[in-house]
Order: sequence, then C-alpha cells, then structure tokens
Amino acid sequence: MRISEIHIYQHDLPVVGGLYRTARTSMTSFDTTIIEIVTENGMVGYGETCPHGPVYQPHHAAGARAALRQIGPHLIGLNALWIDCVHDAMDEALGGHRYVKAAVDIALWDLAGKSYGARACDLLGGARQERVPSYYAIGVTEPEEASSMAREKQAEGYRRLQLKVGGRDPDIDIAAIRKVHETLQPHVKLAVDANRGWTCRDTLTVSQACRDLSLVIEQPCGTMEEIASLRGRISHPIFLDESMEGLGAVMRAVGQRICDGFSLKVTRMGGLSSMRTIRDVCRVANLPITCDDAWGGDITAAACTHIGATVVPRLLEGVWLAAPYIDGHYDPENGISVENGTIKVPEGPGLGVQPDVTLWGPPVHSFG
Ligand code: 0XW
Ligand code: MG
Repeated sequence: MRISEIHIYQHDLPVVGGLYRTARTSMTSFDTTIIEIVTENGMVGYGETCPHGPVYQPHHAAGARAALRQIGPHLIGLNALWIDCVHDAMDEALGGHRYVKAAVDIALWDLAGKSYGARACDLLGGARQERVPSYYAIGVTEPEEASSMAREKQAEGYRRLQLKVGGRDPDIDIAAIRKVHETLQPHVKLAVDANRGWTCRDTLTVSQACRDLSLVIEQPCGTMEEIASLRGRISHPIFLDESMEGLGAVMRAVGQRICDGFSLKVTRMGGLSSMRTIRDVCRVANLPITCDDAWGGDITAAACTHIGATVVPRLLEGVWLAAPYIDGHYDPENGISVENGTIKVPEGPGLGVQPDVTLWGPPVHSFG
C-alpha cells in the first residue's frame, strides 16, 4: 500500500470560553496542523499535531508545517503499513521533531486500521474497555471560581479533576486547592498541575500546607533534578508530564523511581507506536498514566482515546481531550466527545473518524 500523496492543512481552534490559562501560558486559540496521507489504492489516513502555543514545550505550530515540508517528499512511494520503516525514513530526512513525526505515525495507524478492517486500539493490543474515563482540567483561576468549576464538572460526571496552579503567589494556589478539595465527591480524584511553575520551595510549602489532602502533584518543577530533590520530602505522589520528552526520559524516570505516574502526550511521545511501548514499560513498572495531548481536534482526540482504551484499566488515570474547549468537530457524525465523564471508543476502522476536510480550507502544502 504505497503512499502516493500527502496534504498538510493548517487550522485554528479558538478556545470556547475565551481563555485557557496555565502557569506559563494564556491561550485564546490554538494553531493545529493536520496531515492527510493518501495511498495508491485510494485509502486516506489522518494525523494531527497541535502544540500548546510556542512556549509550553519546544514545539512550534509553524515549525511543524516546516518540518513536514522537509519530511513529506521522502515518504512518497513508501509502504504505509511498514510504520517503523516510515519512521526510519523520517529520521533520515530530519532529526528530532518527535511531535511532528507523531502526526505521520497517527495517520499510518489510521491507514493500517482501514487496510486491515480493524480499529487502531485493536491493532495496538485490543480495547480493554469500550468507554474510557476522562478528566477535566480547570485552568489557573481564583479559588471561588475553581471551586465552582469543580462542582460543575463533577455534576457532569467527571471522576478526576486537574487543577492548574502556579505562576502566582503559592498562598493563592493553596487556597484554590483547599477550596476544590472541599467539593470532591467520594472516589473523585484530584491532580494539582503546576506545569513547571513552582520552585522546590513552592512545592514543599504547598505540599506541607495540603498534607491532610489526598491529591497528586503533577510536574511541579521543570527539571528531573528538582523532582529528584523532592522525593521523600513531600507526602504527595508526583506525576511527570512536560519533562517526559520521549521513551528515553520515561525509562530514566522509571529506573530512578523518580515519580509515581505520568501524564503522557501522544505527540510529545512520538505517536501511537511510541505510546504503545511506553504503555508497556509503565505496566511493568506498575505506574499509572494518562493518555493526553497538548491540544487538538477529533484526530488527536481519537488517537488519545484509542491508546487509552488499551491501557490496563487499573493503570489508566484518564484520557484528556481538548473537545470541551472546542466548538464543533472535524467529523460531524462521529466527533469524539466526553459524556458523563467518559469517552466512547470509536467503532470505525483506524481512528474511526472521517473529517470534513473542507473545514480546513485548501492544503498549505501537498506532495506526490
Ligand atoms: C491538561 N493538558 C493535558 C492539556 C494542556 O495542554 C495542558 C496539559 C497538562 O496536563 O499539562
Ligand atoms: Mg500536565
């Protein structure tokens, strides 16, 4: 099944509600890149990569499209089903850019599913559940507003909340954490995500002030050295997110038992192929994970949901989608959304979504 054409689209995803704030970013819209891979027998696969703005990680929307311009011509004529061989060709065409090559990887798994008549999750080991738990991320906001959002989202059925903190006086973070924790219904989990916005001192202060509360602290500081220095000095489990820039970083973190779980982004990890490996490493290490991405529409949402469905349920902390912050879907019939705090695994072959490509305007680049 040879690749005959590749088309690259740019699309803007305005934030419903106007603003999504973390410790280091305030975003009103996200710039996503979609890749459409067409094979000689007319099959079409879709992938997507949508950085969380230009500073959240060393990822850049326009850079993604430039990287795909570099990679694209080298993929024409390759067998789309030989996914690892396509990764070899990408690595020979361009170094690094894991978050970009991930979009190609996702499109190839979409094509493989369509070719074999199977869902991506079933090619990745099989769906362990047909609905996966999601979680809701409450942006950095005032304690009262955070508390109100927490009540609202639990009423919608979410069984895990992530509260964004950092980028302000830690005392306000402590107040917001305590206010949100007061609202938690039985069995609802809370993660507090500083997105690298705290110092070690901040982390120690907040953890001590909240030592009576059950919660996970996610990526409090930026470096592995800072995280390592916190181990044994705080009483809360630590999940790592941004500092996990791929399989190597995860293996080091697992080997050093530097954390108690991971918030993994499919494109940062390199796509579904890498996520499958990391999933298995974390299972052996008995570490829970989330299956997320920085942002993105139905294509990214489907990829996160498919790999999330293959995680052993007791180790699946949740699947995060940007869908609640996006108006509309790429696929008007089978768009991926959260219902009662859970996400239905798509039924169709591959990713199980059929985007309306007219939404994105004409391709910005085409090859083949
Ligand atoms: C909540 N997320 C998965 C989406 C945003 O990009 C931030 C991210 C996180 O957990 O840091
Ligand atoms: Mg995070």
